[in-house]
Amino acid sequence: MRPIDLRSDTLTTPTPAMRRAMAEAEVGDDVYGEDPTVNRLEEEAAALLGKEAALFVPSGTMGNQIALLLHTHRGDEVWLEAESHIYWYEVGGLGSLAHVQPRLIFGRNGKFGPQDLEALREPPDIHRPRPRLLCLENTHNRAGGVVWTVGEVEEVAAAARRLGLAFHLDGARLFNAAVALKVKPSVLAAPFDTVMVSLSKGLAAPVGSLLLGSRDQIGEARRWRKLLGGGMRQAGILAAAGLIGLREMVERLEEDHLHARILAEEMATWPGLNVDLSLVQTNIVKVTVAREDLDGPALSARFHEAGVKVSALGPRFIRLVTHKDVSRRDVEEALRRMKEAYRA
Ligand code: TLP
Repeated sequence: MRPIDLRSDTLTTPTPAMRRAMAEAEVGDDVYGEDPTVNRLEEEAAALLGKEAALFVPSGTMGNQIALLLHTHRGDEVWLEAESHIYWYEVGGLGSLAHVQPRLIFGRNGKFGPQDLEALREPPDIHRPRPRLLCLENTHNRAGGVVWTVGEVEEVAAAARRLGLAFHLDGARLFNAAVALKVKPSVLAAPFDTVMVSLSKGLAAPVGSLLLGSRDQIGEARRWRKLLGGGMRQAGILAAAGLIGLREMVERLEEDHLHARILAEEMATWPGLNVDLSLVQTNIVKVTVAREDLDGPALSARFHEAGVKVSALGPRFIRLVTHKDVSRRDVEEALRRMKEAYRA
């Protein structure tokens, strides 16, 4: 039985067109700035997201970490939502790499408003770290793929400006947000100083993310990338797949969103599981296990045995992520297998 893998959209494999483009990619040494395919990817991404410049980085984690390094000095304060990826899943880089101190915003389903920022404002005081940077995540991963709308982002951006904070977007799944809202990604990216987007999730490239911002910031980011060991030489082989991701794989995300909806609507009817359907807005389904006799890891293990892989992201919560390697038929088969295992 072939397992159906719903753990993450990072599991997507490159398309045949990507593999062909990778084999044929024109390459050079990107540390010298001489890889034509990387340069093309960076130019196209900058145009698509409405920023002056872009930098191809090996991972979303590196893109976010470089943003922290760009905007802050050691000892500064970074404001970010309590469930955000930068806080939860970047191996403590806030402290160990950027030497900054997080100030957590306890959001509602990953989101917050200007009033939450105003509540954190303090008068200048020699005892306190300097607040420098605000980060926001769109879509929000741990909240279950929740989308920030353009208006919500703009309101928070205005508050950040009032507070003198730089503004960074963890847009690992920004294209999912854009497709769900039917807006251009550049509109969602506009209020931010820097933006990270991933090519290796729903867009199916094997490796890579982009950090975008002003020409000066990206010039500086290039130095940080080199320091972190992310200068990749003939990286055009990878960028070739990323270009196809940007050009051909964005619109189809709609299909993943539909599949998430199908999973969510069915699982919401299973007694003992809670799925807030209003939060199922993109390709992630967050399921809360509300049974005494079963927790998230145990349920995930049971599904796994039945041939469906999901992630347990906490004692009471599992996550299912749809992506291009999961077809409509796979979704139906996954539901069949999980239902049987759940009832047992
Ligand atoms: N998320 C991964 C894991 O790290 C949890 C996943 O499976 O969802 N920002 C956001 C919002 C992300 O979801 C991720 C990856 C990243 C940044 C980091 O990207 P990579 O994995 O390329 O370092």
